[in-house]
Amino acid sequence: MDKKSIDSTVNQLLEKTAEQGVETIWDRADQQKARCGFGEQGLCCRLCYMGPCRINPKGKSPQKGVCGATAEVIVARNFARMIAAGTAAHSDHGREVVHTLLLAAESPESGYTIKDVNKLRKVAQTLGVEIRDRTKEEIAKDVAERAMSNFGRQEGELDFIKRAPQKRQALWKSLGITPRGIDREIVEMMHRTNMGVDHDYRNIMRQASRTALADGWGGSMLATELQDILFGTPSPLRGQVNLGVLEEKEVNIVVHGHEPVLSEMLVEATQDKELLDLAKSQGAEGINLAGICCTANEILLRHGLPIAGNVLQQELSMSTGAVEAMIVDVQCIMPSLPEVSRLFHTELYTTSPKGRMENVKFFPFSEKGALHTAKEIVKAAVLNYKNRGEVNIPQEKMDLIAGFSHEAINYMLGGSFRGSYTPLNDNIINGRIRGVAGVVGCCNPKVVHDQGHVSLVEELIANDILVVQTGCSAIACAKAGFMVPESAEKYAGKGLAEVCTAVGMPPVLHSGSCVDNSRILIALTEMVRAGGLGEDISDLPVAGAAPEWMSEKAIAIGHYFVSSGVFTTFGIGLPVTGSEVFSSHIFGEFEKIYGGMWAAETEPKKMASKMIEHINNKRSALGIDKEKKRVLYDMEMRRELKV
Ligand code: NFS
Ligand code: SF4
Repeated sequence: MDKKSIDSTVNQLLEKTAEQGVETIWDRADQQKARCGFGEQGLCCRLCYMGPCRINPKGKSPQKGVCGATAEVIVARNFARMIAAGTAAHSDHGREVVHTLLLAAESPESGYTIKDVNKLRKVAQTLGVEIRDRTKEEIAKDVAERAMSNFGRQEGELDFIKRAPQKRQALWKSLGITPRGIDREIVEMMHRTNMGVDHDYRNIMRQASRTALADGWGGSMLATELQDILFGTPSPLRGQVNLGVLEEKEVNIVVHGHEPVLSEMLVEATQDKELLDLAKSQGAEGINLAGICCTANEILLRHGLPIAGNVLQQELSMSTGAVEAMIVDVQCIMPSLPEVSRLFHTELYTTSPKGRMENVKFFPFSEKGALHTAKEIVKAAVLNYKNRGEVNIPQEKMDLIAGFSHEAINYMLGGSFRGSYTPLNDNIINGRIRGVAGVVGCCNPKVVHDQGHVSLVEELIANDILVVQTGCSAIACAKAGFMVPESAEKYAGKGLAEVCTAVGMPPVLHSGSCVDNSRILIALTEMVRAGGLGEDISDLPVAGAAPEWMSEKAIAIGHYFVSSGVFTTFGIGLPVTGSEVFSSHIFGEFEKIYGGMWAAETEPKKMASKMIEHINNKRSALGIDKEKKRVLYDMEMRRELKV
């Protein structure tokens, strides 16, 4: 069998699942080998039932859809709808968090409290909520209400837009794409891509930008900021990652999904004395809570709890035979899980009314009786321990440091008294750090698991580029050992290694889950503010990448980075190549409009080269490339040059 992953736990377990007759995502990916070329290039339209239309703009016919839609219109509408869907997912998560903050403010019996009062005050200021001598609950209530108004607002602009650099805000305004309300932009995007409405691909993409910005500077940012208020702003802490974190002699509970509103309560429940005693009475030495996907990132960042794996490892975690319960909420949860769980003793539980599965026990997890429900779930898991059969936990696990919120980066680099981004900028200006890259996103069985992330990041740090990560990409690189301070000496270029060693940080920073990409937007804005690197995000020597993307959410993220001025390159391919006109718009023309653009590159090394080239260009535009380029010729070299 070809290696499906560079992570040996995956290859080991896949050998087992083949013997056990367990079907995994890789088996099904193999069955789909011959994919539809129209769909892959974005040329399949299902927007009305005169279709579906599959067109071939380069062939004889059909070159247009039945309604007359051209390739660029079909591709643009499909792409824009992906952005709307991704924005909806992040933002609906944000909405749950806003609800929870309101609950924490109004009903102490909910079990939710306000952990970070400093952050509450900061956010209150941005939202125009009065602070003075009011209690944190009073402030939180107004913050939640104001935050909620961002979803349904019809006119004006989202509150967090004013955090962006002035020049960026002015650009958005001049293009008429400043987002008004989060829900409004998504609805308008859906309307405009309905059959027979917007037929100007540039105009469609303007609304797509507006929608994506409503995600990055709206729904996702609200999720991140309010989660920090509720559960604490992350700061660096140690953790462990990979399937080896599952414990042979403890009850293993795996939480998978996205909303920390659920996982935070599970953290509390697994520490409950009565439940721990119950576990002992069942012959287990303790209760081990581990995570998959973004929920894992959330509990790691705030509690140092272990990460079992990223999105492609969800089925495999169960196939270890060591997982008593897997608890899921929303997003990136494979519909195959019930089938896999039935082959082992694992109990699968859904908890969100938005994400249910047939014949799977549903624990209605209302934020109101949250702790009670969480305890019930943990109890069921503990009682399942005795049903374990053969256990097969891979040994591999890796240490990491996580928790680099933009506040933490501030303090890390600037010191706790003069926290600022100035030292980062100084190191970029003096050339020790060439630039900063955000490497984020999913994993995809179309390519060797984790390889895109790891090869790209390896290349970037070797070239003195500081890497900031989130999501499943962060998990991939943590497993590879990039997120311990020692990795600076081992993998980073000389300049970056020097900075990392001086500060004691790894060259690859884990900033959280996918909604936490909004932390990167703030970090970029802080870099602009600290001075010396231009006046807008598009002036900075930075780039973004999602080497193994698969989710619509990744497209929304990519597009808000592009629309915020960042050069962003995606691996695997993008479903836009069917239209040359559209491709040249987002891969070229965009840069003139937004200062940021899309790029697609399947080869991680080439992806790295493109990002480095872009960063070098930005450095020379800023006039800070001199130091690096200057070569002092000695006699020897002169002779070689034959002058
Ligand atoms: Ni992001 Fe997180 Fe992972 Fe991709 Fe899915 S878990 S929200 S979408 S697969 S990085
Ligand atoms: Fe075909 Fe046009 Fe209908 Fe799309 S909207 S399915 S291109 S007829």
